[in-house]
Amino acid sequence: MTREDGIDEVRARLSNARAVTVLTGAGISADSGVPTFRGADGLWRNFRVEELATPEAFARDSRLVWEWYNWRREIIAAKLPNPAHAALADMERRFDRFWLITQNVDGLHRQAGSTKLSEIHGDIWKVRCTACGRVEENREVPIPIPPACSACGKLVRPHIVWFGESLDPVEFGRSQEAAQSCDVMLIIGTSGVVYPAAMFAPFAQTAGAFVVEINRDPTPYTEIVALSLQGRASEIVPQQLLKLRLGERGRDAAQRGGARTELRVAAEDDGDAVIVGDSGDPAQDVLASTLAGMQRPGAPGALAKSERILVAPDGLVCDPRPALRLG
Ligand code: BJW
Ligand code: ZN
Repeated sequence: MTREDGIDEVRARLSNARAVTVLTGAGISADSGVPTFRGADGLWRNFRVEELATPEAFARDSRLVWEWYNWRREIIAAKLPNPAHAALADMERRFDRFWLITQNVDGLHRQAGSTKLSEIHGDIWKVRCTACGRVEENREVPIPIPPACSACGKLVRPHIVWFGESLDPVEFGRSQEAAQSCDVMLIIGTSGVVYPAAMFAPFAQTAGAFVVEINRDPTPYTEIVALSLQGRASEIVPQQLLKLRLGERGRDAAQRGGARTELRVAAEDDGDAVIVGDSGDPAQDVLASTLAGMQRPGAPGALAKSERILVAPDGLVCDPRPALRLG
C-alpha cells in the first residue's frame, strides 16, 4: 500500500469514527524544532537520564537538574506549534468523543488550541513545591536557581513525571478509558518504549480499535498496528485532516458547532481549497497560518503567500475567493 493509499484508508476510518484517541510523543514537536529524546539527535545522546530525569538526581543535585531544564525551557519558549499540532486541535471538534494523550511536556498542543487532552508526563511550564506540593505555572526563562515556592518559600521542582515516578492517576485513568473505548487511535511520533504510555496502543487494539502509527522511523509498533505511515507528522497529520470527509454524524456535529465552523476553507476531493474567511477562533487561525506557512515556496501547488486559510467540513462554503490548491 502506498502512503497515499494509507492516508485515504485513515481518512475513511475517521469518516466513520465516533470516538478517536490520539497518542503523541516527541516526534510531533520535532518539526517545531524541539529535540526528541532518543535517536541520533535525541537529548539522551548527550545527557545521562539517571543524572537528570529521576527524583534521585534532583535530590542529589537540584541545581544541575534545574540548569538542564532552564536550557530546555529556553529552546521550547522559542518554538511554535506546527501543522500537526494545529490539525489535532481542529480534530477535537470533529468527533463526538475525542481525547489526546500526550507524553510531551512542551505545551505546544495547548498552544495550538487543544483542550481535550492529558499531558501524562507533566508540563515544563509548571513547577511543584517539594514541601507543600503546590503546583503553579512559571514561564520564567531562565528560572532563578534555586526557585522557591510562592506559598511556603521552599524549593520547587519541574512538574514533570520522572523515571520511577507514577503518573497522575486521574490523567492515567482518563487516558486508559479513551484508549479502550475508541474506534480509531492515532499514535504519532513516539518510540513506544516508555511505560505505561506504551501500553495505550495495545489496549486500544485489543479493544477492537483501528490503530494507526505515524512516525518518521520504524518502531516496536510498526509490525503490530493495523497501519503504519512512515513520514513526518507535520506532513501526514494535516493531510489526513485536509482530505477528511466527514460522515453524516460528523457533519451534524460540525453544524452544531455554530457559525464559526462555516468560516473555513472547503477542501475538495481533488485537493482544491477555497478561502472563505476569518474564523475569529484562535485554534483555527493557528491551523490556517501553519498550513499556509508549511507550503514550500515554488513547490507545485504552493500557496502564493501566507493567507489565513481554514479547513471546513464539506459544503460549508461562504464568500469563496480564488481557489487554491493545497496539495
Ligand atoms: C518523528 C519525527 C517527525 C522524530 N515526525 N515522527 C523495564 C520495563 C518496563 C518498564 C520499566 C522498566 N524499568 C523501568 C520501567 C518504567 C519506566 C520505563 O518505561 N522505562 C523504560 C524506558 C524501560 N517508566 C516509568 O518510570 C514511568 N513511571 C512508572 O512506570 O511508574 C510506575 C513505576 C514506579 C516505580 C518503578 C517502576 C515503575 C514514568 C515514565 C516517565 C517518562 N518521563 C519522560 C520525561 C523526561 C524528562 C523531561 O521530559 O523533562 O518522558 S522520559 C521521556 O520519554 C519523556 C517522553 O515523554 C518519553 C517518551 O519519549 P517519546 O516521546 O517516545 O520520544 P522519543 O525521543 O523516544 O521518540 C521520538 C519518536 O519520534 C521516534 O520514534 C522518532 O522516529 C519519531 N520522530 N521526528 C514523526 N518529524
Ligand atoms: Zn510550598
